[in-house]
Amino acid sequence: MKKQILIATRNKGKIKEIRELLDKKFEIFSLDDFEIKHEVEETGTTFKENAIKKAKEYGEIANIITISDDSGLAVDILGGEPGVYSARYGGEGLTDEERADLLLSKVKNFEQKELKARFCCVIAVWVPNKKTKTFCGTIEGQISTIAKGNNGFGYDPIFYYPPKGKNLAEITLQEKQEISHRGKAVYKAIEYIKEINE
Ligand code: ITT
Repeated sequence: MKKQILIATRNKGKIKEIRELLDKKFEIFSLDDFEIKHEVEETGTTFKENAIKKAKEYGEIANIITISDDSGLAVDILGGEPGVYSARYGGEGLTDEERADLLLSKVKNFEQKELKARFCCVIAVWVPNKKTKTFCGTIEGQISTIAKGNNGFGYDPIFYYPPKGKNLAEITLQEKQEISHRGKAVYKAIEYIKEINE
């Protein structure tokens, strides 16, 4: 029998990517499948703290293996901003495009090669009666001074990935999974989940 896993996120872009990575190996559920209305307050100051908080709170409701994702974009020249605040950058209620525009406005006096940045992702895995484990992945690139591409989500249109010579929103989902922060972290989480004896 396939192990059952709850993907505990409300971000549609994340759900699509994580589901695609887990799909054939496990039986997948979403927060909506469990009709979970609970909203986790992201009070942590690190990706790891927030990921653990989300996995625990949703795991204790669903009581099946639960994975959460806390992730974001860190721009060196902005002291690591927006970081853990990536989803709320500029305040609640902005669209992904407005948040990307806000970031571009802050770096408009720099050239792309000066705009070193990385995406980080921490995947937390909650298992009934076990200590919550975390897995981390990163991808290094630059902030592209012009938004490009229609794929992906969030800041993908403004993240330039030098080895491909493209922004992340210009590559396919499969290509992104092979190189992304989330792909790397989920891959490690899968290895752990496969070994769990329930
Ligand atoms: P959940 O807490 O429900 O998972 P969220 O969107 O609030 O959803 P986060 O607090 O982890 O999640 O915020 C992460 C933000 O970082 C996300 O909203 C995007 O703007 C950005 N982000 C993370 N991974 C990304 C990716 O692969 N491509 C583009 N942007 C990404």
